[in-house]
Amino acid sequence: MSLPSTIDDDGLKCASLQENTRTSASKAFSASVDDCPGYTASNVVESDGKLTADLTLAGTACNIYSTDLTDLKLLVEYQTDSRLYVKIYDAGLQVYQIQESVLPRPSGQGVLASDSTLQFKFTEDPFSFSISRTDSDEVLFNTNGTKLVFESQYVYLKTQLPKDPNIYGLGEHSDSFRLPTDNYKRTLWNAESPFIPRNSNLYGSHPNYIEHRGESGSHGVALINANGMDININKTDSGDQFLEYNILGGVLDFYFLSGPSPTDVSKQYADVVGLPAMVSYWTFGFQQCKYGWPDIQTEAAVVANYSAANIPLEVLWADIDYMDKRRIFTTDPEKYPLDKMRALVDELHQKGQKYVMMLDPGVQYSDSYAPYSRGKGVDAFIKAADGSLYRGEQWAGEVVWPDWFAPKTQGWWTDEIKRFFDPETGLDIDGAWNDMNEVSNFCADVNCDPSQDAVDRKRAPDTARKGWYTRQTPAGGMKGLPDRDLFNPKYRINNHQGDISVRTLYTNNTNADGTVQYDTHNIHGLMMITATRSSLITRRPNSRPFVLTRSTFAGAGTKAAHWFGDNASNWDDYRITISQMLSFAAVHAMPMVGSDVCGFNSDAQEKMCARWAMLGAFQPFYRNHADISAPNQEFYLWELVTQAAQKAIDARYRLLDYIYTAMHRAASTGSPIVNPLFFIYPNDAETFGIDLQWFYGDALLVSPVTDDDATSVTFYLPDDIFYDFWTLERVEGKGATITMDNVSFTDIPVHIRGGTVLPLRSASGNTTALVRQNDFTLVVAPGQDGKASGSLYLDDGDSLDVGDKFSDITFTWDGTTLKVDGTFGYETDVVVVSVKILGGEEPVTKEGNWSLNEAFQFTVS
Ligand code: MIG
Repeated sequence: MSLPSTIDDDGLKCASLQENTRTSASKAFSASVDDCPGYTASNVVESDGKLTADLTLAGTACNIYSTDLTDLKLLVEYQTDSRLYVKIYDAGLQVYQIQESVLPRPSGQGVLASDSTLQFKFTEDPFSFSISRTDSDEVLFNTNGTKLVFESQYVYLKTQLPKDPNIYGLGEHSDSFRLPTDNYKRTLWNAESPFIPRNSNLYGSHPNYIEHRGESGSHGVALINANGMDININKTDSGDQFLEYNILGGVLDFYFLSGPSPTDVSKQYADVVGLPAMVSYWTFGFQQCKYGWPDIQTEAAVVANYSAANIPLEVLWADIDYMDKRRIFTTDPEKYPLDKMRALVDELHQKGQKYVMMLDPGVQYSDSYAPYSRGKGVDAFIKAADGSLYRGEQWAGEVVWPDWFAPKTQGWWTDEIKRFFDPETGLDIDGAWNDMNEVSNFCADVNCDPSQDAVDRKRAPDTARKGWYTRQTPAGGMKGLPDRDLFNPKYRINNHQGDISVRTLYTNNTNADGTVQYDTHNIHGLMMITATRSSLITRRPNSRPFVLTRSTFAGAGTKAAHWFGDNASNWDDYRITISQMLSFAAVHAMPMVGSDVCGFNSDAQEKMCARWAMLGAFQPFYRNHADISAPNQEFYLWELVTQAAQKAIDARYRLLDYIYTAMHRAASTGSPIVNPLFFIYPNDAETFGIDLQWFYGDALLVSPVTDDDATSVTFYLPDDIFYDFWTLERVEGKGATITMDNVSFTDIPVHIRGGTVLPLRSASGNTTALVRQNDFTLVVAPGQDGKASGSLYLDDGDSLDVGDKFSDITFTWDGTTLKVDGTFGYETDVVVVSVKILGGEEPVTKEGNWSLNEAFQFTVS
């Protein structure tokens, strides 16, 4: 056994940290894991659709970063014809496994191996396995040649990959959509991440990826593991490509998804982690927020200014400014008095507008603060290892945090939400915003004294870590192995904050069910939004709840929308919104996403903000937001931005039902609300690396100007027919780039893909409620074969359960006849007033008065 000499010695932590930095990459680890013995498979039992085996440590433990486990189990299930499940876990069932209550996973339908599109093959000694396609034998994942390492605080698995693979996902990150494959490290550890640093762990963790291999298809690999990890994508010295997992614990829970189309993989992944939650129609409206609006009068003025500027404002947001001493469930009596806030919310509602308020997880530690005493009374807060309340520092000073595992926390949280957001006596919000839920703790490290720190906002003097290592863990129950170093595991993930307990909950904190934050850190945000969503449903049982979250984990799309956190007002962060949006929407089953439009930190410039106003209008979640230290950046503050926003919002609102239909598809099938180009053109290798263009829905190609301050853009047009969205002019794509010059700051290139039918409202409106009253125009955009199709989903826009009161309408154009068919359960007075058929010299427009309550068709001669 050879231990790196530095890691036993506290004084040499920095040396071992450096060893793990990106530049020296994985060479240091590979050398060491090579000394490990691996496992031997025995007792292999194969039955229909299932395989189990025992895995036994094959030699002397290497104990490279902790203690090798001697007895493991292997479980393989052919769950569906396109999903193969492989699980490697400890025979003693002590190692932490993500609670089913947090992330329910699908059970298999038990298909026969012979009916599966994927095959599991393995070698007994040393144990390794591969996943291949049944029809072609193509190998998709292969651990052959390396040995599995399964220790108490380190799990290692490595797969071979084809050279320069097209890999997407492994979020949350701010890197290119197609991930680098050379010396690239993805660290997953949810963290406060101001300025969304590149090549770093950010607010959320999604250890799944899609690999696309052009004509031989796409497949997915979803690891469901919440522990901190580094995933390295790299090449060996001899040029062999690989991907390796270096994980701080937990079990290996792998879902292999066979595609074969990229969209199939998205759908199969949504089947694993859950379909995204359907959102209300209004959530697609334009939203304005700002950290640092000084008082409620300012908020009211913002609403009035939008109205005066003729820019539709759908949702006004309230950041922590409204709180009394930054405490949740309170209002500032001077600056945001309750009666004035109530009056504003009423006024907004009367005008069909909405109000969303911040709800942070930190609860002020003070007996005179009622939400705290009530929570303490029901034991709702996280405990330190010694059983006392765990305290840290947040906006409200010294705080405690909800223990979402404690049996009474949900009840307490719902009760506080119902009390404070009571429509009769409190604030009748339309949605809640969960921030800081990674969790973010202002305490710098494990030596923090939160009460002192909160007073002087300085680092407290060093104190002993009394009793923090003595937690008792019951045997079995998958709650985590005992006797681990919960603060300083010897394998150091590349957390940009430093040690794993820095600026977050200490990783030795206990949860009510006996698990520890070391294992559950990455799911805290998911649990908070699960609780908040449930509380909002109790409050308004018939409406779809709207929760916006900063922190996410696999499955978070089932609960909430997500914004990309504290970006900056610069062109780089404008561009990276596209990659971030595509990763979340197409790979991580989170459709309702967007950035802080015009950027959060620093000073937004007029031209950039004009471009961003248009960019954001073609992304799902559309909210302008800025930091307290940044100047105001509401759209109406500049002439150019006003015009850009008016134009973009007008188009967005006419397209609202089109994107709402795409959202409904996402929520009912898992197909992405926005599409990377290769999802639509999977055989066109030119599209695989594109992340400055995207399809809004699956019919509209958006190709914004992306260079700093530029007025021209060079973008890719696949070999297909397109129509300029603004002029309806036909453009033939040649599978090549084209350059558009003189793209003004109030323009954004958008093309309709030939072969589609777009349902558009014939006019926009000041609110989405007004948009919904307008009639439809259909735009028929024939493809190369002269045909086109599309669809329109309609419901009341807000009910949690619409029952059979929905319409799912299909449009098919065969070159001469338009057929409108489907189900018609949503009764509406809104009609189709015109149909525009593109493709000829001039568009042919047919006017009419076609009801959307029944099928119809007509022929154009
Ligand atoms: O430490 O609530 O990302 O959107 O405006 C900053 C204040 C805390 C971080 C969020 C940002 C929000 C801000 N919050």
